[in-house]
Amino acid sequence: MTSGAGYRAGFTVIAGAPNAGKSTLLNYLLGEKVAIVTSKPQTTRHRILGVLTRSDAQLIFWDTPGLHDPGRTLLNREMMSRALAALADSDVILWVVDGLRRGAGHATAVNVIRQNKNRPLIVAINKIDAAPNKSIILPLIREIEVAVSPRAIIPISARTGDGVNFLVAEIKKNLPVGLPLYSETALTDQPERVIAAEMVREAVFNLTSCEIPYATAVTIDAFETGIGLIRLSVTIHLERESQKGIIIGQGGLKLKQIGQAARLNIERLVGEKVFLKIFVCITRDWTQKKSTLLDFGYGDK
Ligand SMILES: Nc1nc2c(ncn2[C@@H]2O[C@H](COP(=O)(O)OP(=O)(O)OP(=O)(O)O)[C@@H](O)[C@H]2O)c(=O)[nH]1
Ligand SMILES: [Mg+2]
Repeated sequence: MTSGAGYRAGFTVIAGAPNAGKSTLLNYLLGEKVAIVTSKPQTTRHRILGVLTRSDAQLIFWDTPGLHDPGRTLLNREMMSRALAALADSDVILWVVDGLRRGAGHATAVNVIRQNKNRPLIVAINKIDAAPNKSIILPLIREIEVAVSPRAIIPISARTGDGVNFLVAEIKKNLPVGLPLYSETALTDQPERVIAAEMVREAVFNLTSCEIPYATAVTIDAFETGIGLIRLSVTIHLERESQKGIIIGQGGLKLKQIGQAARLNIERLVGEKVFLKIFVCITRDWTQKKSTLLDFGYGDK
């Protein structure tokens, strides 16, 4: 049953500095990989919806791009505006903080959270599985209490799930009373083919370094379902000719590794064999152009 007196339903934005573990948390909450995760900051570029339906509440999450100083890149400014818009649209703000280090973006995150004081705020101190001892997060907890006075601060591990039940219970308490907003079976707004293309981007993030991940976009050319086989064709867009050789690698080795890593993850996602074809093309300075950002799904019309 998903309704009745006292049923709660509403939107929670998962916000925080890049690399804090927001997408890892969304995936853990849903029990499915709907958002890609890498060890590099600024992995998430969209806002991604995830729905968790329980017998007494429906928790609707927005995973968002990491809060950071966007500088001059149009793509980064677009990413920040996605995150800020999701904050403004939510009933509850869940601020995910890396419990191990205050990396780039922490100060921006504090400022943004302070500017959104009109909504219930819950803080998750993440990555406690990797903390040498639990007391190292105490100064951070004190600092956050003083800076933003949240309703609750909960240490968690998005990787192992430690503390996540407490977090869900705390979010639920702060959601408005109301009927479910999505069907009981809804999981995400991301179509399978989009998650598949994101998995190619994830492989690029994991297997390349320096500016390459940030110069990469992946678009879908074809996603065809056959009998026991999905044919997926994508294009990797890069900004400059010099980046093409790095992605392809000697004798095509790097591209082959990217394809293999992505294909395995996509097969896990779709539960079928996948035939993956990757093209590489130069779309000059795409991170700086409104028109290409729109074409690649990173801008608002
Ligand atoms: N040890 C540990 N690592 C974690 C945990 N949660 C996330 N990570 C790692 O932290 C890195 C960043 O995780 P993401 O989920 O991509 O972080 P994010 O906040 O979504 O990052 P952006 O999309 O770049 O803003 C990855 O290497 C994760 O595996 C955790 O609970 N424990
Ligand atoms: Mg992310």
